[in-house]
Amino acid sequence: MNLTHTKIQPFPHSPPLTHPTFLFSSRSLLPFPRNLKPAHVSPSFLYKKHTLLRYGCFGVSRSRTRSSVSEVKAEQKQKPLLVKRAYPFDEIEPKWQRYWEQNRTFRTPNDVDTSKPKFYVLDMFPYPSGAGLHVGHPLGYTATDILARFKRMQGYNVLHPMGWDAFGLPAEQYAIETGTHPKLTTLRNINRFRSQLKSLGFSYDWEREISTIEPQYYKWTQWIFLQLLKRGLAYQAEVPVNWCPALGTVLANEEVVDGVSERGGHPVIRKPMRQWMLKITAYADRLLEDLDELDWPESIKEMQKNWIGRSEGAEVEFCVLDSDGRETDMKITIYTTRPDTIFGATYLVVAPEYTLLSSIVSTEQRESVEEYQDIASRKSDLERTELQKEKTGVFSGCCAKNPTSGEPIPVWVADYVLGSYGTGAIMAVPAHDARDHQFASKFNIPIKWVVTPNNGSCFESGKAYSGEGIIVNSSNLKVGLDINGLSSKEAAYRVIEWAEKVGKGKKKVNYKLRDWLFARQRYWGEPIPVIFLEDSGESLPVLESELPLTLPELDDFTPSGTGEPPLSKAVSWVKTIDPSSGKPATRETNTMPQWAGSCWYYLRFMDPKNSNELVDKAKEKYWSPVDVYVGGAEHAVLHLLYSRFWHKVLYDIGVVSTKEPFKCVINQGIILGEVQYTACKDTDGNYISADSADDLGEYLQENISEERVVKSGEFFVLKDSPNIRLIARAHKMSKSRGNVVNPDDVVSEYGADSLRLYEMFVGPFRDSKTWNTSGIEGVHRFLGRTWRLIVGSPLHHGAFKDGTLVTDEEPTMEQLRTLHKCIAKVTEEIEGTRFNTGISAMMEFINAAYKWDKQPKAIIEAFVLLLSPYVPHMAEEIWSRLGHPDSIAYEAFPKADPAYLKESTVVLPVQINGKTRGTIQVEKGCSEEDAFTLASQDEKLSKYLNGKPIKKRIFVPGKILNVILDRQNVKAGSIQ
Ligand code: ANZ
Repeated sequence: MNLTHTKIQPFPHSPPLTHPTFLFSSRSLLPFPRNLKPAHVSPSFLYKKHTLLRYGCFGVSRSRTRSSVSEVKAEQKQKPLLVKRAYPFDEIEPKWQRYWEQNRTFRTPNDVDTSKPKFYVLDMFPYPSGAGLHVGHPLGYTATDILARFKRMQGYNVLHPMGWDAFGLPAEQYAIETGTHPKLTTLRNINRFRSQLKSLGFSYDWEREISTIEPQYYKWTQWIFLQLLKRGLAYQAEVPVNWCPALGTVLANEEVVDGVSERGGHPVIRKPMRQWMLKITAYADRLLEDLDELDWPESIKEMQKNWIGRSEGAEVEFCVLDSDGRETDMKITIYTTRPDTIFGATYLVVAPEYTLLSSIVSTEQRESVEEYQDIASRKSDLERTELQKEKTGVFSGCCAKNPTSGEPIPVWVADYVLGSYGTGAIMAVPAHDARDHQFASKFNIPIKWVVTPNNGSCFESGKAYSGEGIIVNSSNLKVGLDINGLSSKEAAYRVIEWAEKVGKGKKKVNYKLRDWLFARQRYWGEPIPVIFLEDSGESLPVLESELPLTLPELDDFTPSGTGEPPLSKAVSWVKTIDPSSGKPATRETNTMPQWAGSCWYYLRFMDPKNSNELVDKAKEKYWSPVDVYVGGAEHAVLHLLYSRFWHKVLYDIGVVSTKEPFKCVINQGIILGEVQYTACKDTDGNYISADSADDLGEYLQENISEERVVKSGEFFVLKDSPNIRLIARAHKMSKSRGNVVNPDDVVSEYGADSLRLYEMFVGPFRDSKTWNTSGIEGVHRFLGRTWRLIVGSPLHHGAFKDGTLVTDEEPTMEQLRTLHKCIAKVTEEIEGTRFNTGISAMMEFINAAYKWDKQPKAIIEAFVLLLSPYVPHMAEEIWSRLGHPDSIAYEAFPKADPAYLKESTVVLPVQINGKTRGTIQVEKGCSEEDAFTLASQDEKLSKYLNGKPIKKRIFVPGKILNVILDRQNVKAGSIQ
């Protein structure tokens, strides 16, 4: 999936914050800090830092600044790499990666034993960009890998595949700039991604790898298109599209930001063009209803609901009047969700692109209307409908009759009404709709109140009241409608009933969801399998037997600029013959959008080599649905909605057996760059506390290294001047900011296991978190401790002895309790995808184990099994050193024995003569005698008890021990 599509808007402003501020910027790279002057970093400081870095002095933080990256590189060339290893990860990791490959350890056989339960865990497959892997990728991939490994060990058949979403604009743009064929670039990038992923030890079944650019894959993407065409779900239409002249292509709405292309920032205009559309709207209700049964984040479900945007309302006809105020044959049908407010409609608005507009506009107003239409065509829908934007519009020169009040009302043209929604025309009710209110106030149109708030409060002047309430001013007996005194709900119902009776309207459900624009004027995409007869222009599907329709080789990928796609340059490919009539024909030269290949890839993984069917029925039935699907929240709507739509079509035609493709979706949080600290300075060079002024833009800024920073309460301050508060921010990683952490560097310095563990430990899986170098050093040290505990310290020349330090002794009760507590916690936390707290439990175990004299094999073996999903290389190595010839991957995951989980001791309060004097720790089943003996030996209690005659003991097992002293004898005794 193209993560470069990520669209997270920067925060509108960046005030100094107490906690690190998370600043995101997807494309527009923000100067850092945005409102501040250039930072100062001392070169000598940098030199010192990187010297430390190269010599592996862990514990020193390395926040890289823009200038530091180049310095590091220069230094790398001069100095030998001397990283101190906490354990020999650099030998272990390649060794076990080779082992897994040679032994096909993670291969999921084609014919699995289907009597066993299955677990299909999937990552949103990546778009193999030229930049290679980013530390954000392994976050999700490590989580799915832990789940895959955990479930394998629990006896499930696991499907854990990986592939490439490989068509897309960046490779094509690169081809245009450099003349390198997109296929070459893409394959090179895929090879890099694959080797990076392999270096992280993910347990993918690489024999199932698929790529959307392979003809054997896109054959089935094309086949699905033909099924959609057969069912009338793919059609052609002239639609206004986002046309980017500079890129020479049509862009999807999400690729246009503030009127310019997301990629390159080129101007975008609206232009009507022939396009292929997919009728996703036919599935709107099902896409909405079936959301309920999904175990998805509520936020995604909500976003899908809003995107589908189902609303219930009515269509009502308003009759157009001629210049003398007489009714004509022309009608303007409006869509409203508030029929109860119809008496308050004091004007109508039609969209600038409203089809009937040219026939209603008056001669005097024609020129200004056309001018207005032209300006509106250059605005995006978002710009037009923003509530805050000042409303614009022109009078059409004609009036229409409000069918309920009978009054003539003006018809305006305004771009806050969209041609693509409802009927493209609205009845404007300025008293009860905010936008209409702004518009009417600006153009002096009457405002008529027809709904009073239920609580009897008055209207706020200068503002619309958009809530429901009791209807007023809404009666016209001439037309037989009186809704005064009714609630909004009842009134809406009555208006619809009335409109249906008099033939002026009907109930109507509308969706925000639009049909899916399914064509791009690009080369690097799946060819659309359609031909056009040259004589009639009729479009015909390519025969299924002719699939795949392969993409022809081209040397020139530049867009024609006219909208003719680059494929039109492949003349001999374009010219063809219709096999059934023998007539000359031309091929469709538009290609499919990038979303196409990612819509169904999860099905192909179940049966990747099948040349007869998209997926074998039995295999699909066994593996469907995907049990856990992990990816970025940026795919909440488009990808997840498009694939649900295709899945439902495939369900309807019997290709798949489930209504939904993904049972559980999880979004991993974003990893931001390391926190950067900035101090403000006045012109004399004195530090100024960040809370001392509202506008810090006045001051000079200096980057402060982490070593000079300390946390004070909720704030970060200078270590040597704690009264100077600093600005702390974390930014999205970006090349230009120089805060990108490359996983390859981390792997070579600390090993893949440390990277995996850190990615899981850095914070809750679903939350945004900041990268922190000392954090990775911390987990690396933990792995070093674990290694030394089990294998031992290195010999003087850095090598390690064979075998381990474990003993064959029987574990003690305490050791068993510690282990089973850890098993229970790790299991529970993996199941709940709370990987970070699972790691904490393992750290606690290691701390406890360091206190033991001996490490019994039974205990250590179980612990290594627990560790293995997280750090598989180290676990495999120890497992083999423990004498096991086979991989740890299919060993049973330990089960917590409840017998060891019960707390064995209780704290017993001890009272002397009814007064609590202390507590003792006793075994749960402890007898009265034993409790009393313990109390007498207790330092504090003994002075009350020793040598004192006792009258009575009251003992409630596990609850209390009360000792009543014999006061008389105490006194007598003391006299004696
Ligand atoms: C009169 C009215 C009175 C409205 C009132 C609202 C409040 P949803 O819920 O999003 O479907 N509308 C209809 N078509 C439109 C278009 N093409 N472009 C912009 N706005 C359009 O919203 C439906 C409401 O949005 C409709 O109900 C209409 O304004 C407006 F007190 O009609 B209403």
